[in-house]
Amino acid sequence: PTGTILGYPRIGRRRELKRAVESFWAGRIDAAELERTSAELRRATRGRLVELGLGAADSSIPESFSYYDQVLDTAVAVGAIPTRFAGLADADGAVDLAGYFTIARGEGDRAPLEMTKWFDSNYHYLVPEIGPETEFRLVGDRLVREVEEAVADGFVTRPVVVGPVTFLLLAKASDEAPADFAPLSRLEDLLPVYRELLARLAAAGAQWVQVDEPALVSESLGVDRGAVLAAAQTAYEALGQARPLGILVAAPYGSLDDALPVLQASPIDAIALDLVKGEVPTGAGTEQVLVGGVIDGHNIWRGDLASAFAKLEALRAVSPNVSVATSTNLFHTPHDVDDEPNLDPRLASWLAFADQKVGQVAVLARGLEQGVDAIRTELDAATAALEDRRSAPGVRDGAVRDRIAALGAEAFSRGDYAARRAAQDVALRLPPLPTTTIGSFPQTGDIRRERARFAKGEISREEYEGFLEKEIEDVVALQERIGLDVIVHGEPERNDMVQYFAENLDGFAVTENGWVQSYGSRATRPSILWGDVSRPAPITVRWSTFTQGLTEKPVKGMLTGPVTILAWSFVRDDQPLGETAYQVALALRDEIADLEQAGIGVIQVDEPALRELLPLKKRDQDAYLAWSVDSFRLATSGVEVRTQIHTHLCYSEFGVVLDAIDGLDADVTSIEAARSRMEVVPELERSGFARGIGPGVYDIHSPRVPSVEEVGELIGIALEAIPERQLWINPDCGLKTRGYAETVASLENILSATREARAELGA
Ligand code: THG
Ligand code: ZN
Repeated sequence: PTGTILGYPRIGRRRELKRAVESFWAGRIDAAELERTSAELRRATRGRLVELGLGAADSSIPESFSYYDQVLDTAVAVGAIPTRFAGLADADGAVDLAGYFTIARGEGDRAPLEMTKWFDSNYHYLVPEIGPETEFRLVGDRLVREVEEAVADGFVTRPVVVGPVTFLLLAKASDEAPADFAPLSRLEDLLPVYRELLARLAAAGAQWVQVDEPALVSESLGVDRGAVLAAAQTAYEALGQARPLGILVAAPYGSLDDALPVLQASPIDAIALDLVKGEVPTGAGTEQVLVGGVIDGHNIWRGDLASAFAKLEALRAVSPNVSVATSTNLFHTPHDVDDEPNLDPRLASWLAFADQKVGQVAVLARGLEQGVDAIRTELDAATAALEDRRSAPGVRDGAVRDRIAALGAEAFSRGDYAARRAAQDVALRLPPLPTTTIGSFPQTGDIRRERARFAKGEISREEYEGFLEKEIEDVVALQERIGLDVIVHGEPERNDMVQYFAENLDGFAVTENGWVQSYGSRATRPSILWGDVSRPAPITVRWSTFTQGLTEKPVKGMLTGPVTILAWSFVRDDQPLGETAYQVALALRDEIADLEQAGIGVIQVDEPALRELLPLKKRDQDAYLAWSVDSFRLATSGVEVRTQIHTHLCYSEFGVVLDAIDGLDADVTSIEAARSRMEVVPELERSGFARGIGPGVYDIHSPRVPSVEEVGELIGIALEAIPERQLWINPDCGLKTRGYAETVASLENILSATREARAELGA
């Protein structure tokens, strides 16, 4: 085909898949009904894609459905089921739908597969566990059945699988594996299974398969590049020999660099290049089809269609066979701009969600076939929209820009830590091993209900705010009873820690149906950061001062940091991210100044996404770390020495960003550590981290209540490496997704363990 997409959102325009899957989990529908719902969704997708201009029978429609996660799909297809779940498989090694979800979600004391971020996106995949004991064999035929399902409806679609190299590079060693085991060492054993899968797909009627190999663009997987290139060569020599159907290897999220010649020398038919993140390759010509990923699959801007087409023309210098695609799977984008009746029409005209991007691909495909004149109208319309965007009110705000231009070095620095520490000791009078929580308390059904009623206009603002105040009173009383030292208000007023700020800052828009899968059945609605950012009025001050009025103890103000606000939004693409981050930072700086003015002595600025935005290419990482750290410092450096700045980071793998964490220069940093039993603590010690640090002692991702002894042990491990005067005691992360029963029991145990530790230290 001349035009294609690398994948399409699979949750459904109204999150139909979420509803069906969660109903199945709750026992309200059976597997057959879930299968029917998912088949309807796939059917609707194929039909929609044809409507939008893809060919029904030319392999341009991807079969990219998943019930939960595409990496888990691959694991269960090739029989890579961890030993603890072996009982779920039938005699052939296959698992049914219920078993598939059990591997994803765990059951009793069988922990689920670990979840982690998919490249530089906000999507989380499940980490396969591979060891010498893993018996690879083709046991799952879901993809084959989906191809047959399409054929029965008169379609010839293109099945999509995670490639063998990426699958193994994203895997971790199983519990049974020896210490030095590398999953990639099993490549030769895995390839015959892929060969068999390709044969089955071809027999089912597929003419092409898309093999996703994003791992080939990443330099952040902790594996020697030579080994990655050798694996790619081995894999595609093997899969390409006597292949039963066309093989398209897709490399989204960056440029292939030295992996491109490896793929070009392999017996595969097509390579999909990310030409949004990467450049048009120069180098040797090829007969292989080059699929130019010129439509950004990872953002929601309509973009510059003329320059996208120019890239395709440049690509024609490298291969006579060029087609057009999105740069990535479109599951990073919401379904349809036309599904946003409340979006400002002018803003909407600058946007392209998944459906609009499919339309753009179809336009460029027509341009490739018929010449540029055939699509001049569409190119001009996109250019006009870009020009309109450039000059629209709010996109550039002189006052914001003047402020940024006037910043001097002092705006990024708080000065000597020792002086800050001394002033804070006097101001806050905290006990040794101070205790706090990360900020949110359980979001109960009541809270969600009241927010929904307020949004629908069923209750007045007064009633809603009265309800929130009552919630806060309860949460403060609870913390005082348990004995926590630094009090939070629990964030009942926030739906989402990013969307809440987006709703209260200029330069952002929020959507109604713009859901994007985050993991499994969960989704978020990323906000759209379209213009210069500023703060029209204080945001959190009202809630923090109300809370401080309820207690003698210090109350911690709670903000989301600039990097995380960017990472979890769709961000304007017309200026460097760093510039946008500075604007967000200045808005937060104003909020922090107002909090301080109102008597709030402790302020936390969360940056859980600091690691997530780290570029995949080493050459880009230093620049990123510089602006991300500086934007945090710009937000937080306006305060007096006596004001204590906290930050919180999660999603582990701190090693890579440890220097950056130090660079944030927060007075206190809380991090996720309980699940890994304080694994990061020795790293912190080695790095010489000298300020307050709270490695989490309670894994909030599980409903389990840790015992006093367990928490005591974790505190003991921490105290071996971290000086007493630096150590804080806190959970791993916010308590938003937990229930009250386990939250209260866990916090009580944390306080008991802390009191015991304090007594021992005092003795
Ligand atoms: N906010 C945003 N992005 C995030 C997180 C967040 N990305 C990373 C991480 N946290 C993802 N974790 C979750 C956890 C829960 C949910 C989504 C992402 C979730 N969503 C509800 C659902 O799908 O039913 C919908 C929430 C809503 O109604 O707004 O439960 O915290 N921006
Ligand atoms: Zn966290």
